[in-house]
Parts: sequence; structure tokens; C-alpha cells
Amino acid sequence: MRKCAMAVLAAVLMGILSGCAAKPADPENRAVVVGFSQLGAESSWRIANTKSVEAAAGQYGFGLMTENANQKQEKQIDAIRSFIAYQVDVIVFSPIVETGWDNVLNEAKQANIPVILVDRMIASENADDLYTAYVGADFYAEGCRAGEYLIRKADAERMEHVRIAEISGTPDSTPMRDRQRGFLDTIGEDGRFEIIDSISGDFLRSKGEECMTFLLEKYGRDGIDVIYSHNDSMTLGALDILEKNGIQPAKDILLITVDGEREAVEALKAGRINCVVQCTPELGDEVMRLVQDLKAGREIPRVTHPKEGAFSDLDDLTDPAVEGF
Ligand code: GYE
Repeated sequence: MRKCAMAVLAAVLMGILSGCAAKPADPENRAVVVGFSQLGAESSWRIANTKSVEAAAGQYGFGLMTENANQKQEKQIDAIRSFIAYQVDVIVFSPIVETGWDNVLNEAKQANIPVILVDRMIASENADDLYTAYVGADFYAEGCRAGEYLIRKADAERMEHVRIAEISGTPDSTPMRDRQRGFLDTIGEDGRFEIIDSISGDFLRSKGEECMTFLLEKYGRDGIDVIYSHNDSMTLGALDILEKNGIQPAKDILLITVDGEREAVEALKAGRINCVVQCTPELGDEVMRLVQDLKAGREIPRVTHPKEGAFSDLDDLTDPAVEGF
């Protein structure tokens, strides 16, 4: 607990310092402590997201206790329990999977600590009672954008039979479920498309490499037309394997990816990826604004989705808006 107290003190001091740099934070915020349970550090997206939450807490002058769960649900549960024991003012948490949170979130509720979900959602019969607000992407819309791109591309190239392999994210996570559902719902009625396989790469670059190797062994280079990958890390891993095998990404096999990190957007501009569906990791500011409103007793919106779009080889890629994070 002493370690935690030191961390909070350091965070509060950093908050005051960085708060001074931008706008002066409300002095009352110094007394507010936010417990942030991050799920891991599996991708550039996640690392940028952690930074965004930490920077925003600093800007607002809140004390922040961050716990990184290294991809383990049990560690997130432990972190939330430690925040409850510490009696933080607000718990901010990014659930690695959707299910299995009822007990710990009920404990937070009993302790009267509001919970703001960031990035990912929970699924439970009582979900509505277990959190105060959600800030994160509309993953279903992202999946739809991926599907809409593919339809446009198939029209433009007059493709007739399109064999798609999906490399999906962490099973039972919101982005995995909804990016899949949105994509399938969009291409579903169109007889040109066939999903030949769907395997999980857990949002990791190394597993993206493994998945691509497996798919090439199983279907051969001429047996796959499109890879739909649920994040850039896995796509960049798959891209390396394609190039190592002398296969031209974005030409021999089309690549559709989600996130929009700089490396992927550069690859799109270089003609090595076909479509990047945006998903912003910059959620910290909105989350801390909600924390501030909550502490001030104001009503806060239950769901906030950032504005997002998609970039592709069918667009003008010289537009300065085409930029990664
Ligand atoms: O797309 C991926 C990360 O939940 C939106 O998690 C997030 C996803 C993101 O590991 O890169």
C-alpha cells in the first residue's frame, strides 16, 4: 500500500506539473484519485492508449494509479480490488474480455465507486448496473467500414470469387466480436465473397506472423485473395511473412486492417496495405473530462464514441488527413 501511496503522490505531482503546462487544472482535482486498470501492452495501439490516459490525468491534475495486467483477466480483477481497497474516487478500466466481471464490479458498486469503461465493453445480464459510462470505438461500424471497402474494391477490380481469411483479435473481446460481426453483416449478402478461414492472432504481431505462415501452408499463395486482420500489429506481422515468401502484399493478396498506427498508414501509402480502418487510442481526454463532470455532480453520457473513418487505396492518399498515430 505504501508503494501505491507513493505512486499516487508522484502522479499527483506530475499532474500538477504537466497540468501547469497546458491549462491550469482545477486545484480541487488534486484530491481526486483515479484507478486505471489497463489490460496489457500487446500493440502500439495499447501503448498509445496508456499514454493518452496518463497524459490526460496529468493535464486534469488527477492522481492516477495505473496497473497493467499483462493480458491476464485475473490481474485486472486484482487491480480493481486493490483500487476498491484504496477507495479511489473513480475506476477506469479496459476489460480484456467481455465476460467474468460481475463479482468484482458488484464490489465496486457496493463501495460506491463509479466505473468508467474505456475502449472495451463488458457483457452481462446486469451490465447496465455495473458501469457508469463507456468511452470507446464503435467496433461494429469499424467492421462495416472494412466490408464496405472490400465491396468497392471488388467492384473496381471486377473480382468474381473472393476468398477471405480473417485474422481475428483476442477471443471474447469487444473489438474481436464486433469487427467480425460488422464485416460479416456487410459482405454477407454478396455472393462474391467466401470466408475460407478465421483464426485468432490475439492482437499480437508475432501471432500475426504465425497465422500468415499457417494460412499460406494451408491454402497456398494462390488460395487466398484477401486478409482481413483485426489490428495493425497482426497485419504488419502477416505482411512481413508475405514479403519473405516473395508474395506482394496489397497486390497478390489484399490486406485490410484496423487501427491506423503510423507504420500501417505508411505501408498503405507505399502500396503495401489496401485499407486502414481507423480506431483512435486517444481516449484519455474524454475519460478525464467525464471524471471531472462526475466529481462535479454533473450528468455524464452513458456512451461516447470517437469520430473515426477509413483510408484506402481507393482514396486520395496525399490528403494530409491521412495520418497515423
Ligand atoms: O485495435 C488493438 C489492441 O481494443 C481497440 O486492442 C483495441 C484493440 C486495438 O490491441 O490493436
